[in-house]
Amino acid sequence: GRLYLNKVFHISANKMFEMLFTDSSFTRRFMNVRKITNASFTSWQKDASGNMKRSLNYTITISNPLIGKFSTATENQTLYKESRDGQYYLVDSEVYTHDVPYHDYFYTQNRYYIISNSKRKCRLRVYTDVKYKKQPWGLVKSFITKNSWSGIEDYFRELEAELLEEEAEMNQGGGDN
Ligand code: YK8
Repeated sequence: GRLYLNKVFHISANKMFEMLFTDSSFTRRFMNVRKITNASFTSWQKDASGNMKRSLNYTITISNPLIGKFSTATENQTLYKESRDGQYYLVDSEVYTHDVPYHDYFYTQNRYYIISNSKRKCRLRVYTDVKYKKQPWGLVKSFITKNSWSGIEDYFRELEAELLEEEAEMNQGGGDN
């Protein structure tokens, strides 16, 4: 996998979890910025193994003229039972883009770690992998990989920027942060 984000924020771990992994105003605003529309979320539910699961459906806007303008996507998230509320959260997220070329060959796996640093700080780490469901022809594979990395890099760069903005807003004028 590749490490796309590794940064300490002046935001508590549980606040970060709430911002990224619930139907929060941060998520809604970020989706607006990324032109992600028609979003629907299920709530977190415990599965047979004790992990929590939820899924998201939405439509993404793609800027690449080779690919088309929009694609529906499904994101299946797992919050592992090893997570400790307020201390440490591990979330895996599998993203399936249904309407892009070769969509039946690949999906993206994002792994989010939120680790509490102190009462008001946490580290956010995101690792990403492009996974293949079936082996494409070599040229196709490099095409998929190249287009995926650039889109993902862009997305997490913007996520970092939006988190920094939120952090600044949250911490300004409080004096006791
Ligand atoms: C999630 C990875 C690949 C995909 C896209 C596919 C190109 C197809 C290549 C053909 C459009 C929000 C991406 C970037 C769409 C957006 C996905 C997002 C950013 C021509 C061979 C959606 C995180 C995420 C993960 C994977 C991203 C897709 O929260 O290039």
